[in-house]
Amino acid sequence: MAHQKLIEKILSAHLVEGTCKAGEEIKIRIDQTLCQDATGTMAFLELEAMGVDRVKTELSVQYIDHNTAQFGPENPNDHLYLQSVCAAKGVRLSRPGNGICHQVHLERFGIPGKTLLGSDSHTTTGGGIGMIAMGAGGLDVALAMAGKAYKLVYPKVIGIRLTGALQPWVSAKDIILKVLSILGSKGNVGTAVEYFGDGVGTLSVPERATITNMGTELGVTCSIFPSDEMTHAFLKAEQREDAYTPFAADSDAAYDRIIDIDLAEVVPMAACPSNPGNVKPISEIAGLPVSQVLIGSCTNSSLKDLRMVAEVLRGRTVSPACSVGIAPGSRQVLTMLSAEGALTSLIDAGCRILESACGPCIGQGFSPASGTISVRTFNRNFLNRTGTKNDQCYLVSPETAVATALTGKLTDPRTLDVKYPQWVMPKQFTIDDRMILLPAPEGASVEIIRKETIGEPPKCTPLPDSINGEILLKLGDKITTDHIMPAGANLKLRSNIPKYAQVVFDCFNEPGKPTFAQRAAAVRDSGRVGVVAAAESYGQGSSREHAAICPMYLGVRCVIALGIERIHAANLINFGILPLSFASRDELDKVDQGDAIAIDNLRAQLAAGNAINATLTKADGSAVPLALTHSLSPADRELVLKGGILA
Ligand code: MIC
Ligand code: SF4
Repeated sequence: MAHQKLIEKILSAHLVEGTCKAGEEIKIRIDQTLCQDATGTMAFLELEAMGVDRVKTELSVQYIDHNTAQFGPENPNDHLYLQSVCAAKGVRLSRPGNGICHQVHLERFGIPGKTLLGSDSHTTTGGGIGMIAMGAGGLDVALAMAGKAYKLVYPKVIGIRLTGALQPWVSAKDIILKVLSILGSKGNVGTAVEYFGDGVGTLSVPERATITNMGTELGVTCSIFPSDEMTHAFLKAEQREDAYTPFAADSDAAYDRIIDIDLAEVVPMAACPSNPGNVKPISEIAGLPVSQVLIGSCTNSSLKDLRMVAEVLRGRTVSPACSVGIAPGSRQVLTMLSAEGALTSLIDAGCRILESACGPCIGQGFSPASGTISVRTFNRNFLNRTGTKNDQCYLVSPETAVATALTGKLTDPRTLDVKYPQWVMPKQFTIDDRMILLPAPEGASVEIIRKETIGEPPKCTPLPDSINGEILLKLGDKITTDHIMPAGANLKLRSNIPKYAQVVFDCFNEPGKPTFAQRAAAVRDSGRVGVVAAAESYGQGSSREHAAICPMYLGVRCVIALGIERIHAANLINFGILPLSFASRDELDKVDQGDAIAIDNLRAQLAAGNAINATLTKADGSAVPLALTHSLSPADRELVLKGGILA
């Protein structure tokens, strides 16, 4: 069939149910899954709860990369559990220190044309090697491992035509920041992005992966690059040439929208505090004093990125104004930097070398000093994510980061008096998979190690037919999963729901007043339902299903917003929380924290159409009608009413 987009080709080849038409619900076969430890522990507890003996995918990999700080036994207890459960269930395990899941998966396992589902929102990175790669909650990934088809809304596709080539000191990060400046970080639910045009051929696979990685910050379902000679060269250098198949859209593919980007015109950019969509050219903000520069994360820690940084720093010293940290994306990258002497340049220049892991990106150390600016090559700068309250975090390319590290001020790298290092991808990467453990053979007996810090996934009860609830919190636009369920110092509580639930919406708690968790539990214990109200783009950011599980544990059973992001909406349904919308902003304006809310005959209203009538009772006792809507499919309706999948 001609006129086909690349996404269409791969999705239709994996179609299990439905029609490939934008807006329609479809189910697809998942070839590969990945999990990381902060979401994987719950995903495997769920897989065990489903009674699955052995995973049914072509390949499933568990990575240990998020929770590696190991303050106390919680993290290593999770690691032991994961290592044993993966051995038993047929899943490979990438050991701590082997690298960040997305970087390692790209290097060692990504295959063009395949589907990948991961319990981490940046699983979209795999689009750089021509996969349909998507993030999902742990439960959805557990279902995929159990061999179940994955449900999604067939997306509208935006085509981004890249022409020309980047100028020196401008790199892939600037391209995706440019795209973010056009499409923004909200309002892109139900959309996917496909890159095409002659500029694509100038970008190597890791550069493409930087771009698809931050497709997540756009809020799109996935982003994809074609599989071409660059893909071939990358796979060959990874000694995986067999995995190569060329894939591209038909030249006459019809996109829902086309955006043209001339790479030669892209300039160094930054996402300013505190949202990845708040993008400005560096030239407009250059000169700001910076106290910290961090280079790494699944966005920008490939060999190309770090070798460039090492070249620029060779024989130089980082500014006394800045502390500079480097976290290599994988053991492969670190080994090669070390063998080439680039690591020595970094150490000589005064960089602080971190483990190959997520580290500071998820608030595991390296918080900046209060009131100072941190410049990072990461993908998220949500408020307080660095671990410092009211932080000011700028997201930039490695080029801008290294220039800033030298001057101590936010610096446009084009103004450095240094020659831009040339990059030629090595013909051969260093291959060493000894830190990827293979599972035990089928039928072998493996003891699953479950220490005391590992709890059970909580079950949920059916929703009552008449909701008698209270608005526990009224929020604005772009509430992220970091607002709902903070990570950082709390990340080690991921396997202990009752404890982790105590910090739900912690950033909105005020000293001396009852916390959200205390208020929610009081409403729950009085037999009523907790309700959260918000504006647009609720639940952006992480795939962490804890942002549904922990509120559910506290009795929150309904979220009403002007818009809910894709992965979070699925997590809410999976854990029995009803996602509803306000019919308009005027309806949202009627709501105040503390209002009582009643929704009668829920089942009949959901079945009758999209409109839902509710009534608010204000503090003065007056009753106000509230117009709500829903967009739940019949299957989702049933699921959420019965209390989610585990019920
Ligand atoms: C993140 O970048 O926020 C994380 C930590 O990788 C999350 C997953 C998690 O919360 O465990 C993500 O992006 O999904
Ligand atoms: Fe890890 Fe940060 Fe990437 Fe999330 S965004 S996977 S925390 S490096």
